[in-house]
Amino acid sequence: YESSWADQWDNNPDVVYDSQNRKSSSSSADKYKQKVGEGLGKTKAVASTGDIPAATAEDVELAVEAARKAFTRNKGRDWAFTSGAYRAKYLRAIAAKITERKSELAKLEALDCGKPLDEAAWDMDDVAGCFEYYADLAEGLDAKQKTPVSLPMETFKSYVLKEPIGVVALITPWNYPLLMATWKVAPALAAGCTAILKPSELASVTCLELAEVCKEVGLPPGVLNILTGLGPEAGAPLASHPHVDKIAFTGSTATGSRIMASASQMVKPVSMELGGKSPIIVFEDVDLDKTAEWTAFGCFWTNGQMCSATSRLLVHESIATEFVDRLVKWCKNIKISDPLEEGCRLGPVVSGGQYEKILKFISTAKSEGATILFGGARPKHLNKGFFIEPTIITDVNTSMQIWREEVFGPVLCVKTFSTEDEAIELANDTHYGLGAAVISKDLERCDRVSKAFRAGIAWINCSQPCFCQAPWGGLKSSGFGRELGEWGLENYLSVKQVTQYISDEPW
Ligand code: TXE
Repeated sequence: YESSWADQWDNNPDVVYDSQNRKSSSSSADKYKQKVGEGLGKTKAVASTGDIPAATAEDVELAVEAARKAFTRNKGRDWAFTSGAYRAKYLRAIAAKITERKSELAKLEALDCGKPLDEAAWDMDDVAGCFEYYADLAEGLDAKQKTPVSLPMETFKSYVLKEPIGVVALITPWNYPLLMATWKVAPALAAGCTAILKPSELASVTCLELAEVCKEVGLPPGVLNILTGLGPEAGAPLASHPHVDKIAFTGSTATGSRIMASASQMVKPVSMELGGKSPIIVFEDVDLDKTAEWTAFGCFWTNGQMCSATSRLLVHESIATEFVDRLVKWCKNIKISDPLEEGCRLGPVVSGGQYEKILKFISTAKSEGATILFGGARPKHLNKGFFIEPTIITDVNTSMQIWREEVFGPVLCVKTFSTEDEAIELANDTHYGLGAAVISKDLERCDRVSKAFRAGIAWINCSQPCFCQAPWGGLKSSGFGRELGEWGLENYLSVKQVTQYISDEPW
């Protein structure tokens, strides 16, 4: 796999992490070198930052077998038949450990994927919060067992059981490595499923740490199995394994569609959280400074590598020039640096491949006639590394690649509109449908526009806030199924009807 961003960074510390000595080190993030797991796979290409195991189909077999055993063949200690309250204890213990190790994990996350340290620290809070939240929902499940169904015949009675769906494969990306894993692991375990997590090969380290945390809290063996490795070698055999009962995937639309094709052969349920090209509509009545901040945040947060990034700005023509000036001012002031440096707001993108891909998008936009109003390259004060300035592109038309395709980098493209109808039409003119934002002081208008958006998430007077209580997911090529909230738990539950004949009379 590609070497991490840190390889390219001048001040790259010789980070060495030794999982065996983790406890004796005050900050394991300073010493990054992951030991290859015993008996696990073969080690692939080595980045200067260390090695992680690259699992093969053989490892997938072992992991699925372990998960199956823990699910229902565990000599009466089957995870599937534990109470929600029992499972909640483990989820709360995991949350507590994550909180205890927050700064160390945040540092590892920043080193691994390049996101600013502050953002990584917020992610860790969200990770702990998500485990806590699903602990509550696991407890709530106990009261929901045997929900009666009213039938039109008195000779029968019927009730519904909510049961864990089985062994689940969780395949996750690199932009929020531990948080995206948590969005799947926490509800899956809360529901009583056992799981195999396959994090992205570009950022697996904090997920390996999650394995350590689970060991520390005594999670029964086989309940959560974490396999690092490449997509085709580890992800594909996992997704097509006949003993996996469900696949939950977050990543690119192309890989999602490949996984769906193999799942369809076995009629296996999948949930898909894929790419996006989300719009943000800015009307003429807004506070320009505050809106510039939301717009910048909505596109440049996590170095622009968010599936929900509002990367298409639709601004009312009467304020366009002034608003874009404010955005440029904002971009000039942003601190771009080593993500571990204090005050960093934009770090390097995750990998050389991603860096080249983003620059290619920018050069294609230029060749198609767009104007790079700001940014478009590595900032001048950094002569090395996968850093890209926040980039603002104008003179865009709707047939251009930069308007239609997901860049997954700090690149905002801008178009003007004159009427509300035109803004809605432009916003919905995409094959994606994950998020969409509207900013205006007229709340009735915001209400109308949010209803008109063809997207799974609509933001009013903000962009990107995410709460584990509220559903998350998209329409169209952005996928289907919802994560988070109660919807996230339902992903891992199946419904069984139990109907009993209660009359003494013969049928
Ligand atoms: O994604 P992949 P990549 C988008 C973004 C980015 C592009 C490519 O535009 O530039 O995708 O990123 C595993 N069977 N998003 O290549 O391939 C892989 O190992 C089973 C949007 O990293 O989708 C990783 O664990 N699994 C996205 C996961 O799939 C396979 C976040 C995601 O990798 C597999 C990330 C296979 N055949 C990228 N091939 C979002 N929606 O947030 C790969 N994988």
